[in-house]
Amino acid sequence: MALQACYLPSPLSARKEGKVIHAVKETAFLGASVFEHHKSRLHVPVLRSKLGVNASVGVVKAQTTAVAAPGLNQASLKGKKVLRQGVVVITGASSGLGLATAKALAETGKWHVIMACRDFLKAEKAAQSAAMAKESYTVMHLDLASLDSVRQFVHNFRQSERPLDVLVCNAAIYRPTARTPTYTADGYEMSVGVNHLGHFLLANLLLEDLAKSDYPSRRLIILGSITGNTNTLAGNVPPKAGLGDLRGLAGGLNGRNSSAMIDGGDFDGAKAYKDSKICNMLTMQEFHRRFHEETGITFASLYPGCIATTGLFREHIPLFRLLFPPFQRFITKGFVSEEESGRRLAQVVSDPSLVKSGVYWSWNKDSASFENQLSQEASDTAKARKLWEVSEKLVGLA
Ligand code: NDP
Ligand code: PMR
Repeated sequence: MALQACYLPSPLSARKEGKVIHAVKETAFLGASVFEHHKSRLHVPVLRSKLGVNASVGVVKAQTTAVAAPGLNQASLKGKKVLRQGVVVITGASSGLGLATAKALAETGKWHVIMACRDFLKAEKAAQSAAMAKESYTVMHLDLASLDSVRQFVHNFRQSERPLDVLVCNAAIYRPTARTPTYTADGYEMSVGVNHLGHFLLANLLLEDLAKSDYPSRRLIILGSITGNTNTLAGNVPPKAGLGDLRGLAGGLNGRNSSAMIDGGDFDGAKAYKDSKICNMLTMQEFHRRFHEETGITFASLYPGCIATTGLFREHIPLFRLLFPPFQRFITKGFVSEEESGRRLAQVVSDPSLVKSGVYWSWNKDSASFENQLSQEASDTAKARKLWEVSEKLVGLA
């Protein structure tokens, strides 16, 4: 069984003795070869406060104010240039796209995957049935429906003393048949609470860990979707996504003294999911505007294709689950297998050619990636800023 979270000694503890244990041969990355060297620290100090990251992660003690600057960490091993294994955290890696991506990355031998999942046993079984080598992954508990759990995850991750090179905010829930809202531990409508607010806190807290990494390309990836973009046919299938003036979110999204919907309207489970995807895409762009230049981190979002077979549709009616895959495969031709979608997301994690920041990636029929156009609302900078400020308050960062 893979290492259980946090409190067990990390396989990387060997680095304390200065040993390189995860080095893999690599010819070139971003045009330059690099070498595993965890101990090295680059020397441009970036103030945590400047990063906008509130140091408090609950139980986590404050760390040094200096974090590493982006750059290459080069050395050679008997004349050969090698790149250390990258460490990628993938939320919701226990099924669907997250699992397929974890598998695709693990199989390269170049990545260690932290599967950040709410159901430890399910994730462990999923990794085993996907035939992932046990040393290629670590399951760590993360329930995005609880901000305490997010903070605890960050604490546990830091305890493991692994570097963080890429964070993938992938987990999501979709509640199309729900007639009434359900709420996170902190009292926020569940779809937006998990898909957006939980990830918003996680990404903000882990930003400094990404900034510290000496890996040649550090990335923060947040899943978007076509159905959150009203400049597409799929995005015009009712109920359409729309955040309005964010009055419901600003009011606390709690269904008591405010609406459970971001725009302040009546609850609609399908719309809540689509709204959360607009939030994901706006958040990626706001991260890019605030932090790309300063940290060199690549911020990206994507539409991986319609993966009609995943657990995302588990709450839909049985007829939908029966007809949706053939509808997408034969009518819209937007269908993509879990395996193919995993390869796509793995590309966004690791492909040196997808290093551009602030991009929403999509793929054409031949599975070639391209920079896609977001809808007007999903690229509205004023709305992104407002969403950021309201979200900061709701997750306790401001
Ligand atoms: P799945 O339902 O297969 O995977 C979602 C994952 O999120 C599961 O691992 C699930 O855990 C996890 N999850 C749900 N709630 C929480 C929580 N509270 N805390 C932690 N993890 C949680 O769906 P997909 O693979 O299809 O979706 C993955 C991403 O892809 C989502 O962001 C989705 O919006 C996006 N996407 C999907 C498309 C599709 O066609 N399927 C299209 C476009 C985008 P558990 O296994 O325990 O339930
Ligand atoms: Mg959609 C034209 C192409 C297309 C594509 C690529 C999707 C993707 N869908 C398309 C068209 C249509 N859908 C059309 C014409 C209809 C009306 C019949 C339609 C219906 C539909 C439903 C009821 N589609 C859906 C649903 C859902 O419940 C799914 C959803 O909205 O989940 C939020 C969905 C989806 N269609 C997609 C994709 C990718 C989804 C789901 C996943 C997501 O956005 O994350």
